[in-house]
Amino acid sequence: MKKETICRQRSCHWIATTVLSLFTLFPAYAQRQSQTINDSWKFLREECPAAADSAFDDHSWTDIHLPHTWNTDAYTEKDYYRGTGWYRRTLRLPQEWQGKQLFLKLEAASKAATLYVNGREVGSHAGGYTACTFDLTEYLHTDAPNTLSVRVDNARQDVAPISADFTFFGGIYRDVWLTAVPKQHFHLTNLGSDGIFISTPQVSEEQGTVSVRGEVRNDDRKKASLEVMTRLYAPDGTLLQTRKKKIQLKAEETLAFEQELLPVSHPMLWTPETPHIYKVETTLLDAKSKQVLDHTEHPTAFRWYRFDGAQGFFLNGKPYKLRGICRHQDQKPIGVALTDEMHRRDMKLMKEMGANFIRISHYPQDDAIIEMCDKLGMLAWEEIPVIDIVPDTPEYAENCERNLREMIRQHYNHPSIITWGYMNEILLVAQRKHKGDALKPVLERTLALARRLENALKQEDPTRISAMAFHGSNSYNETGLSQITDIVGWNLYQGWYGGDVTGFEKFLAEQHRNYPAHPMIVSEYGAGSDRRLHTLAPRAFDFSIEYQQKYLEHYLPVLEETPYVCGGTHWNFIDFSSALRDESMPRINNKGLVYADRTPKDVYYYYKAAWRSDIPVLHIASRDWTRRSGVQQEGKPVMLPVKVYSNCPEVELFIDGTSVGKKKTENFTALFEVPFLRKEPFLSAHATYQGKPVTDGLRVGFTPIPDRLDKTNLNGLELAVNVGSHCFFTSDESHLTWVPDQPYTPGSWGHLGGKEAGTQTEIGLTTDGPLFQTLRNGLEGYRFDVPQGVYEVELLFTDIYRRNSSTAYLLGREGQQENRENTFRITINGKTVEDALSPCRTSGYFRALRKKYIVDNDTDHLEIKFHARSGNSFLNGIKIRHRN
Ligand code: GCB
Ligand code: CA
Repeated sequence: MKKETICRQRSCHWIATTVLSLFTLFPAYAQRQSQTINDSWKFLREECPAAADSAFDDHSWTDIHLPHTWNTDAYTEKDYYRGTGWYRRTLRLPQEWQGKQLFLKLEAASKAATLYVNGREVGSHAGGYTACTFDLTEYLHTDAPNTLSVRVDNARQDVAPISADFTFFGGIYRDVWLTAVPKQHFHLTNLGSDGIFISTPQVSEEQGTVSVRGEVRNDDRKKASLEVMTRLYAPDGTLLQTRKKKIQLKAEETLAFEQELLPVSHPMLWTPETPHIYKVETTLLDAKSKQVLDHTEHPTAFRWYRFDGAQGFFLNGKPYKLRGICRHQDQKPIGVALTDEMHRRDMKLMKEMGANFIRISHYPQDDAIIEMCDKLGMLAWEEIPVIDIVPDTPEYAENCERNLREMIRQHYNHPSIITWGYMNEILLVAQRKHKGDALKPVLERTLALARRLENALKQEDPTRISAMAFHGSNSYNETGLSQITDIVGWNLYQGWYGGDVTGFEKFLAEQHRNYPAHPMIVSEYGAGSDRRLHTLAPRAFDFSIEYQQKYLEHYLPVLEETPYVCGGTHWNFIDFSSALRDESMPRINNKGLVYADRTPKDVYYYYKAAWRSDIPVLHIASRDWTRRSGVQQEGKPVMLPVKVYSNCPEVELFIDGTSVGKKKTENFTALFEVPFLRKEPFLSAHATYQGKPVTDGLRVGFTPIPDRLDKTNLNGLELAVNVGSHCFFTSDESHLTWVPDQPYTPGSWGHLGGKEAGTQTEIGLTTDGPLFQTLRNGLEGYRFDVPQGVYEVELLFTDIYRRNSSTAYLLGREGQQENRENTFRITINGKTVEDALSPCRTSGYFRALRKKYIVDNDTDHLEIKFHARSGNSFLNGIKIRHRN
């Protein structure tokens, strides 16, 4: 009993201090009070209906703060948790809030949330990327603690997205706000928006007009005489004009208002280079006492634009290329629970790179992102996540339409936004899953939904244009989908998922020929890259850093130089979470220009060199390749390419102070063949930008691998070969580089026979996946010409030849499929070391297996031979080490 009293007293004290600090935060005139309630939540990752009850005991739950996601498992598990999670919190309100209207805003809870206050259900929201606001006035009390319970569900099949190449992180992963306002206030439960909508009906260089519309709500039981006052401020803060309007509200009435401001002459136009933001202040006053009741501030700006099928995009009447990127919102290892400053950091990085356009893909993102678009000058396309296929699920279309309206209302006031989008590659999975007649109903409902969303979009916002993104298939034209929106976006991957990079410009040319009036954007293009993989001969899908560069160096000039293409948005700004993906970095789509931790990849500087002309860019593109290696012939230097990205006309490169030569930059690159000999050479680049010298420099590591092995070079050497691959692979864990494979030549080392093969499937039981994903199939052997001595020979295997998926894991299934699996005898210098090795039986399909053998060699070579007993022999990697 006594203990309880003490606690109560403490909490009284706590309330007193919070109330105090809360009030000092707000200037006297601002009657609207908002604060986050992100702290001190309890969380449980399972279904628990009893948790809605205010008396429920949650002391055993996990303590968390928001933003929060329960899906950090998506970085390790394909089958990440999709289900229900519960959040609970106690909420104490200051006495002074008695009599106010109280609102709770969830900026995002994925995919759907139901809110309970003090045991009563308040309402629900379906949609994981838009905000919703609940009026809690009826539910909360100021004289005792309140309980909030939120049930969140990321398994819902009626809420978009239901299929896509990214993780559907669950949780309350953006801010939660509590707002108190007087009984008369701007309407706060307008689809998560704050109920004020600003537009610029007319803009030219000579003058611009601003129009404000909104709704005022009277929650009082008596009528109210009010005044709406709108003020417009110039970018430098000067008050330009004040407009007032009297309104009368009945008891419990919501009333719309509209105010046209006087034209602003010669407005400062908003462009990415000069993002001039005007401010609109809307204040609600008591008509008599002039007491301020509510107050909001919004950005606005003067700009106009159009898309043209023949000539591309125009901003403020001038041709303007959209230089863009697409952006996902997660960050390994924290998922989507990013703080605002993390979002802002991304925007700064994109701006720094020279981008002027962002496709906010594939869903509405944090307000911090949109705010930065306005401030930094980034034109924006924002969209809802209707992706891959339209399901035949009741409520799905309904939810999509509401999410679209929410997005538009919530971000309507941001001048950076020029395009609303609502479908991405909507026929991709539809066409894979359904063929012939079975496809017809799917197409019908897709078209019906597209028309419905297009109508809703134009109803909500006739001032902006609509867009969809398609994959590279003509079916979007044939079905009529491409005729529904104002512009079309093409997601093109020629030279990645198939074909050759030149297929890119061919596709664009063909589309333009057939639909010359239709404005288009390349809404995606990209190639994967893995910092551990490097090559002198890049190929599609090898995930080397070099292929991504090569691919983008082809695409970007096409985008820049094709006048009818409005612009492009590179896929993707970041290496993002896609739990279902395998490839070189399972769970990650690695097409980013920056790594998950936002360290720029070298190719980021290619864009920067191409897009920034206002500052010098000189970047030795070897930050991604700092542990270099190469096969060395008799002490001669190893020639390796070093690329420099620059916007300077000419670059000179040095290694350890010796010039390698001067090169004119072409397509913002200068490529040098550089002699590597010393262990840690220093590379430096010199150029001139507008008459002033510019330099860049870095030290890289270099480990030569001898072509001929003898007593002088064997000591301490680990000769590791990435068998079956043209790529260097450097392990993140050991830092050892496995060099590309080569055929055996007398006096040297290499494979005997066989053919290159590989897989994109994830490899289990290793973190060095790519090393095991490539192999030589049907090889006879591997040979190293080496002096006598004791050696360690290590063989790496992974059987990728699974016949059917039911044999995913063969351990414990001995004797069932003898004739169908790959079993081989292995000899080293004629001695059998494995009589019948079956990698799949030993380790399982798609799982790594490593075997070491000690060989006392009294000949002039090590020869490892493979004799297939059933199926084929193969080898994924090999390493030899001289023991003494
Ligand atoms: C696409 C999709 C995007 C994927 C991307 C890829 O076309 O629109 O969601 O992540 O391709 O990397 O495959
Ligand atoms: Ca390999």
